Amino acid sequence: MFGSENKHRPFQTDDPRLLPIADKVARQERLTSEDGLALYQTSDILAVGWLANQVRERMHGDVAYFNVNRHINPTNVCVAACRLCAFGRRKDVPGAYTMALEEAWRAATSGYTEAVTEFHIVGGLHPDLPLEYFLDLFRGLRERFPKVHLKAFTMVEVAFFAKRAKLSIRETLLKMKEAGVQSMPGGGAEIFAERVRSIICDHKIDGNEWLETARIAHEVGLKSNATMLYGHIENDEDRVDHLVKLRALQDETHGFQCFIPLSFHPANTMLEHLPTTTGMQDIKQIAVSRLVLDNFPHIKSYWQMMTPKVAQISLCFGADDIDGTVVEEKIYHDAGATTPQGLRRHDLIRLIKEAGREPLERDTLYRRVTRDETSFTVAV
Ligand code: V47
Repeated sequence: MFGSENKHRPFQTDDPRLLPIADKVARQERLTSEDGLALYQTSDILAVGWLANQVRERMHGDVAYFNVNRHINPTNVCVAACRLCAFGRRKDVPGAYTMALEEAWRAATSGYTEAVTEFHIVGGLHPDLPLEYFLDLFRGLRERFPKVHLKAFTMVEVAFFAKRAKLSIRETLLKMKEAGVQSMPGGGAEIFAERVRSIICDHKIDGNEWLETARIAHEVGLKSNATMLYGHIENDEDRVDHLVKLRALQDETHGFQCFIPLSFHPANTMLEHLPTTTGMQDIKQIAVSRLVLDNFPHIKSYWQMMTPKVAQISLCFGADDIDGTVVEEKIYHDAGATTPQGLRRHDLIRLIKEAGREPLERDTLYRRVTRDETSFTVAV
């Protein structure tokens, strides 16, 4: 056993490659790509988790964030036909749907009665829906729910609908902002490495275009999240490359709020033959993300993907956020997820408290929310 002292408990590992990394973490020094690889390659999950927890507690103490949100997926019609996806459909096949605007606005009110603070709006790349449909959708939501934050459109949707509307990325983002969009989710990043991307999502924008769109979003004042889809055909190098590229952009823009590793769900996709991720992979992914992404304020362990049990444990392995009530999740449930489609606020609080953490309800911009039965207030 090798060890070094710390004020809580000693750091211990039986993998000598982790010792220089532990020293860097103690000195708050940036980790290199080689360090990232060593973290992925070690089987000493407790040591990696211990290090990630140091960083997590340094940044957030015992606080663990959650929110009360609702997902709205206006359409599942998509021209991309990504091998990774079980949600998208061609427009005239059974199961394809596109909500009329009234229907989407109605969906926003259905489900739990707890006042939601965020609508998370993403969907397919519909070949016929114009950008104006989505702008009307956002305007209508803004008008009907002026207090609810609109987090909408992945970088992939922005690029697709911009091209269709013959607008630049910047013009499109500005139009979205004018229509009421306040921030953007992190989807569509998948894995930036072209070798992998060309297999799992060959019709999507490439990794550089995703990063460039995020850069412009941050420049026009929209905060965003970032994701990484792991557990399919990528390797350790691809994952490190993805994290390091995100970290470099964050150094420039400071526009990312949180990073969300998404575990691949193979059921009903063209990659159905692949196994699902294991608990070790999921927990390690959270921990490595916390350690490499030193300039990301938050690491989210999205309970829908991780399962509530793994999300809860990951609060001690680097994560400080478990996402929200969600209410009606479609993307992973089409891909075989067996988690509930939504959780209640009190369920999230229980998960966090039983992990020994302090629940803090946040809005999308990580401001504290206080509420009574039917309404909420955001601390600004
Ligand atoms: O981009 C699609 C992933 C993402 C599958 O920003 C799949 O707060 C696993 O980005 N198995 C969309 N994953 C979801 C997303 C997200 C979710 C929660 C919170 C936030 C946020 C963002 O879902 C897609 C893709 O990477 N995905 N199909 C699948 N079969």
